[in-house]
Amino acid sequence: APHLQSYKDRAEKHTNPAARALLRCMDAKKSNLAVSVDVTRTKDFFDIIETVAPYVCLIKTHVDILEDWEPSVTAKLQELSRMHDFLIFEDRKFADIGNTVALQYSSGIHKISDWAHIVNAHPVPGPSVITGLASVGMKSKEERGVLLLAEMSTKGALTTGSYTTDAVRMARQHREFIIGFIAQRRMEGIGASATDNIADEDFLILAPGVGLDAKGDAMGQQYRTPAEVVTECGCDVIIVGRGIIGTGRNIDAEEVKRQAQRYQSAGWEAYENRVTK
Ligand code: 5BU
Repeated sequence: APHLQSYKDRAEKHTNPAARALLRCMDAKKSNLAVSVDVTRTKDFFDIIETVAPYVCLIKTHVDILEDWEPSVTAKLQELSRMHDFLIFEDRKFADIGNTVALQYSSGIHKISDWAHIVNAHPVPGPSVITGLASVGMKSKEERGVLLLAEMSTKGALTTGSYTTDAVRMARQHREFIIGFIAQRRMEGIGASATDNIADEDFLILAPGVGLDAKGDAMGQQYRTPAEVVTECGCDVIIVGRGIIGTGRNIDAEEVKRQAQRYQSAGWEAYENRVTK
């Protein structure tokens, strides 16, 4: 089972270049931490990224919330990604017909496929959402991969039961491009039939809803600790926003750095406890 193997071994075996790059980076930096940089001003966005860069494998963005976004933002983001060795995940949650998501991924002002190594998609439209994204991402010369949203972290989410199982089945049909899931636990083998070759299935699980101090927020978010998420539930990457960046206003760089280090160690310790068991 992949979750008992090291990130390093999995990096060597994975067939998708973006997944390989992420696993390699996690091993090299000893970090399974993704920081979600949910701020509205470009200056704060880059201040946070430059502060947390040494401690993360991945920066997660919502570029559509930046009120002073301009094309140079993504150029600078890519430069920082190369300089500090982290990947970029635009949390765009595509959820439309294939033709539309292909346009949303490649075009508009953000041209996401030009700079985001990883994006995610809701499985709700069916396999066409994957076909649409693959028509752009699989043609790219760069490392590109997609995560399906198999589960959400919020209270009352509808992503349960057969919806989740069917999301895993959809991913299994597109393993060259679907590198894993946004989920709260491991998904390998779920919903597999006897004819599925699941022995070499390695889906990365990226888990949002991670916090060491709070249990949730006032709008339905639910937090679990890195130990619960990584050791007990077998997820690979912890996604942390406000636990590290605070409210996103009046950013205190020293505090952001301290929290990034704290979550990096907690996440890595949780991983070591899992693979050495
Ligand atoms: P937080 O500040 O750690 O609560 O931020 C979590 C981030 O992860 C935020 O950007 C959400 O959009 C994102 N997220 C989530 O919290 N839960 C989900 O199920 C998914 C994404 Br999908």
